[in-house]
Amino acid sequence: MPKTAIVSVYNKTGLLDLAKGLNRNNVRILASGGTAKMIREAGFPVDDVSSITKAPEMLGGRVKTLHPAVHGGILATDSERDQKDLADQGIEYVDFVVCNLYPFKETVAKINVTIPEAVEEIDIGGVTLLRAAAKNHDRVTILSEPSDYAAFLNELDNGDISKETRQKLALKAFEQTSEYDTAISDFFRKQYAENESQLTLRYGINPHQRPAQAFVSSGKLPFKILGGSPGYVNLLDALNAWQLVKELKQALDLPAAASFKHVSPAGAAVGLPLSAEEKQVYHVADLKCELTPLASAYARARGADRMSSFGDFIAVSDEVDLATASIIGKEVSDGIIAPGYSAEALEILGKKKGGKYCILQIDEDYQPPVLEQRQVFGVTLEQKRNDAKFSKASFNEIVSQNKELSEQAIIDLTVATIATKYTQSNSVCYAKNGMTVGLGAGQQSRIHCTRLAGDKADNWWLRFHPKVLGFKWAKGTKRADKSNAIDLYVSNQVPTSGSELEDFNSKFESVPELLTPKEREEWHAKLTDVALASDAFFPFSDNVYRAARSGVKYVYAPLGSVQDKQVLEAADGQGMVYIDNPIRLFHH
Ligand code: 93A
Repeated sequence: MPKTAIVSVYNKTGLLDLAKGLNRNNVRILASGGTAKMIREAGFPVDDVSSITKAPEMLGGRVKTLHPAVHGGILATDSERDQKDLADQGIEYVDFVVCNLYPFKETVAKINVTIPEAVEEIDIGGVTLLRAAAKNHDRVTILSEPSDYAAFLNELDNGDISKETRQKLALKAFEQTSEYDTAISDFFRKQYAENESQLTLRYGINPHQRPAQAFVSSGKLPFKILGGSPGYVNLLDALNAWQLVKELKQALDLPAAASFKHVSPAGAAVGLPLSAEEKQVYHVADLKCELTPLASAYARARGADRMSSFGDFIAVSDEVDLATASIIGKEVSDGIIAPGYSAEALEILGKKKGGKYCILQIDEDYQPPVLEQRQVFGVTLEQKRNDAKFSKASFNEIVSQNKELSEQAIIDLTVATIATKYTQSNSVCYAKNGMTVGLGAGQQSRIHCTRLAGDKADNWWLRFHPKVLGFKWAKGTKRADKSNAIDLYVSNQVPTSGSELEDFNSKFESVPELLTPKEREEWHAKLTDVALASDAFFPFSDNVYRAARSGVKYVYAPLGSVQDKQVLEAADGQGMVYIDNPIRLFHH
């Protein structure tokens, strides 16, 4: 029996060579209007699709190939049932389908395209041809790209189309219909669900990266915008920071806050009450209202590393109250994500940045899909989300001789662990008093993380030194300038001469004397009971020794290094409590 091909192509590249090849192989060609015309005019034999449908193309081309005579012929199998149906209806087998679609993507890429213009470019019959032929690839060959014609004809010239070719071509057709539908839903999401399931962003990570958008492919975005307009990096920060505070609250049943910069926390904390000294060090002593637990959590998160938190994106686990908003009101910050806002809080935040402060309200009940995807250089990477959960019960695999864990240590280990889960790897986090006090993020070497985080913890601790607490500031010195001056002072980088020194001195009413090495050492010795989490194992014992120098007593880190024995011996030598975290926590 001679074979039959249905040909219906928008892109007519290579069509005549194909028609010639099909003709050479005695294949009957049935084609839709424009396709048939071109083949006919070139002098090759061709029949109109309407010769089998007995129905003319109609609705200006909206219905061309949509007919049981076409799709029965494509979808029929060799089964008795199907053969009977075909015979009853006088339908013949279709063996090859050649189809490519209306250029929807190209049309909607045009500036000022209208919805009616876009609608006309939605191919229905072509998609149906592709899907039907791809579905029945056990018998039917689907050609969806002109670049495949030559190889197809070569196989046909040599006999028949192999199963493997039919499979590969079917996959290609499925990918094309999927991509086509993605383009259509992308277009209509922007038209009909802007700010609901789709958000147009000013730009991507950098201003030259345009266009940019955020969207969910089903349902609604899990947040509402109450102020400002979030940028791409804001959303990376917000959506990571929100997960961090949500998990921290779940684990410890305490309000939690995080202060993010560049997709890593600068600080994260739970709402333990603050001492008078802590209030001073975290710049909240001048607050007019009482600190609520949530405000305490943010005061700690922001106070952990004030230098890094400058211009932060904030997440808090609970409705933002007046006290929390009052702290934020005084700081330089880019935006916040929270499950809700009191009216007074919203009023304060709404005035920040000339009314452009980014305020997001997260849907607390939102559950993301289990699988997540991202693309790098055109390649899609897919994985199950990191849904590892931590709670007070997570710290039971104690592998050191010292096995004593205080209630406070458990809180601090939880804070450190959940913070590392949302910190760019490698990461090591030191925590104390329910807050991160040193975070080393994004270092390729683990000891560099441990050192960086340890140095930050040392600086944090030196900010409590009586000499620092006794600073006499010049009138009018701004909060950020105070933080910068304190950072220079505690990190022992006070300039020694010139305008830089003059600038430093100008911040003070009376310029403070520098800390002597002995004072530093003595103060340092008082930093104890620090908790540490590492997102992966310590490869060498140098990490343990460095951590110990910053008062680390509790370590939660995966085992698995060839040097585990030496690492644990070092930890035992320092009297540390070392707990195995069976879960690696890389984050990128
Ligand atoms: O408007 S349609 O969705 N209705 C149809 O029944 C139909 N069948 C094929 N468009 C349809 N096609 C498309 O027509 C094909 O996907 C192809 O892109 C185009 C070829 O039309 P012509 O042969 O008239 O140039």
